[in-house]
Amino acid sequence: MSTPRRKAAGPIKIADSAKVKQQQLERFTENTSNVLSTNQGLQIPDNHNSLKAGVRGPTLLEDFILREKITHFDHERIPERAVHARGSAAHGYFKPYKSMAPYTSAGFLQDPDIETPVFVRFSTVAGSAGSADTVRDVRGFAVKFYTGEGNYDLVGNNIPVFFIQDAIKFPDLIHALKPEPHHGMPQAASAHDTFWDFVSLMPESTHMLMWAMSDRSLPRSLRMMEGFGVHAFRFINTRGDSHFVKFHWKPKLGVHGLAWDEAQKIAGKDADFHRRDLWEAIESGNFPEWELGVQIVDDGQESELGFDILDPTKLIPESQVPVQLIGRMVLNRNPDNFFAETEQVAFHPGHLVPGIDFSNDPLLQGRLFSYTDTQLSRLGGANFHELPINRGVCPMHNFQRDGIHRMAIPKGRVAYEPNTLGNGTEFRVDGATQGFQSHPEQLEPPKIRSRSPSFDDHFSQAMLFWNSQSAVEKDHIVAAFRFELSKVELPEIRQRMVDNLAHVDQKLAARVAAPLGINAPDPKAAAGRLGFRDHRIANKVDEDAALRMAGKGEGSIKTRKVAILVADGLEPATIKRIQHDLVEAGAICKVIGPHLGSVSTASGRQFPVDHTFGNMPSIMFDAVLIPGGALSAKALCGMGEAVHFVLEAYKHCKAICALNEGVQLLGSLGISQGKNPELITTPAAGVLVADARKVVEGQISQEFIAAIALHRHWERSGLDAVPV
Ligand code: HDD
Repeated sequence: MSTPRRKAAGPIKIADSAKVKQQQLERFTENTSNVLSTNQGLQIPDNHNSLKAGVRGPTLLEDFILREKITHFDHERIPERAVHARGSAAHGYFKPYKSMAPYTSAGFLQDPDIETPVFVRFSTVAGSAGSADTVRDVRGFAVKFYTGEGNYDLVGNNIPVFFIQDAIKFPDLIHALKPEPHHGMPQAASAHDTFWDFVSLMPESTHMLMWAMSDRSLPRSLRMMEGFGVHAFRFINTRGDSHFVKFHWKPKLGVHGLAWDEAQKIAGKDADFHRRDLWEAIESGNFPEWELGVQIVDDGQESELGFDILDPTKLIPESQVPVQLIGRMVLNRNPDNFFAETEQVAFHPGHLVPGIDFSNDPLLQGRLFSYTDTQLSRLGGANFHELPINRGVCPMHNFQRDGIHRMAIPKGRVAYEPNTLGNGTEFRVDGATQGFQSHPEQLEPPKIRSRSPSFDDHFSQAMLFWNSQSAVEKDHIVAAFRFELSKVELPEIRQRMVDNLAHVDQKLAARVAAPLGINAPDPKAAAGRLGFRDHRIANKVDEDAALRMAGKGEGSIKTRKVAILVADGLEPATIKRIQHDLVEAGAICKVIGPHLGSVSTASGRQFPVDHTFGNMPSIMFDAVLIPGGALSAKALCGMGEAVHFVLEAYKHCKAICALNEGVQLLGSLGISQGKNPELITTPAAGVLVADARKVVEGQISQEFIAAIALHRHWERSGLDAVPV
């Protein structure tokens, strides 16, 4: 159905529009002064002693300076988000590649010369605000576009589907996921009875569980994960034509995961691993980038997909509807203040601009209520849109008034409309051609509390995902299911889950069940017990490479961290060229030694050390380089921490390169044959050993860079025997 032709959108048309939000925020920033005062501006000469009746006497109630300071402190905390409490954020900009006018009138998608400021918050879902970054969890990926037509929020996740189909089940899902209510455990983990009890009774969650048990839930970096809008939305063009659209964020650095053992150890050694990684990348000018992609489906053609486009447990395979890349997002500025920006930012899938509208996805529909509602208690009232981070950069005006912490001072006697005492009706926009209009979808529904039978197929896409994974990815999924279910105390829950998995793939279910002390999986038992109808609709594609993690991104080693292991007696010349080449390729090299300061080289010079084996263990790095030097190699072989460093890096499938005598360290671990190889050889996937004197200049560098670019050598064999 068409509506009257609408005006082209009016985005911010200034030369450097990405700066608009920054300039607005700067009006609210404060620099510290060296004169302390009360909140009223009264200068305070003594910030160390309260007012007392005699130096050894009781403190006086009169001490308003003490009272103000303590009272403010007592009220510093606000409720954390019910979900996605743990988050890290950054500022940046978005720029479209071309006009999307044929599909949408959204102003920020019209002109490749216009940059729109964005603020992006990444999060885990289950854990509290102080929980560790590297737990197994879905990651939130919420983007606020400060457009010339109002704020547009794309509030997505790093997984393209969701656990449930209807928002009415969201509180149940989250109650099952969060720490169990009687004892408050476990923190930031789904590996417990209530979660698996719930999901094993909700077969619609199976597809999402496959993703959640894959390495997607263990991102190496927030900069190395995809984002998805999940639901189908609508693009509406100036003629009022509607197309369904699914949003994708594709990271330039590719999609990479941590090893599970590594992720758990990082959670203890550096709970802020992802937050630090994002912060440091931006501070060092390595601005993370994503491309925005869209899958567009003609309104009316959605029935040809083979599943219901409104079902949020389904994705549109990219081999069925290709993703068009339509723009680029760059994050280039860290927040100035964590609380004021990252904590107070308020996202909402209902923050729309003209040209983008909802679909009837019942999960999305429920979200439209929840987000404003939650801000009212989290941010304390109806005026949270006035907080600096939440303000739009376009003019805003209405007659909503008052409320707690109102900051704007509206002038005049008129706070209603229509009126003649103010500016009359001039506040109105011409609804037919301007402003936001809901898509006039034709509806003649009966009022009904039910679910569409087209949502009944819970396993076909879980199977598609499974069939699309590489052998290594499948191994990781099996291992994750085994770990999680091994933490479930009640065997009947473990059994129920593997019975469900048998509907995805019998072999998968059997492999998961094997070490769990339960019976062989029985799909009939699952179907009978749950009474669910297995309404399978054949997938239109058997597998889809886009569902795998490998092979995405530009394939560079930018910002990968390489540890150079040193001890007294090293030969720095052996690594000079390779270190130079790594840095040229964008890697970050750090020298790790037995102590801070420096070690001495074979020729008696000092070689500076950045970190110790203890304070920067191997789990903080992507690759290891061991220089030559007879004395240093011998010393490293005798240091437990150095030996452990390399063993652990090997176990976590990282690229390792040992030069000249450095190879002894690998030999002593049983990692390489250690037979003084003359040229580069690969005793194990991603392990390079070389005689730096005999290799053609730069050859080792190229091999090592290629090995690091692959991220992890998951196919490495014999890992179970490595004792770390
Ligand atoms: Fe949600 C926060 C993403 C379903 C209710 N959600 C929240 C955030 C993200 C998502 C990224 C954190 C935003 C931030 O950084 O501040 N949520 C999703 C996705 C969903 C989804 C991708 C499904 C496709 N959410 C969902 C449902 C409901 C909620 C079905 C309720 C009916 N979500 C909330 C919330 C939160 C939230 C309770 C907590 C804090 C907030 O909103 O601002 O309202």
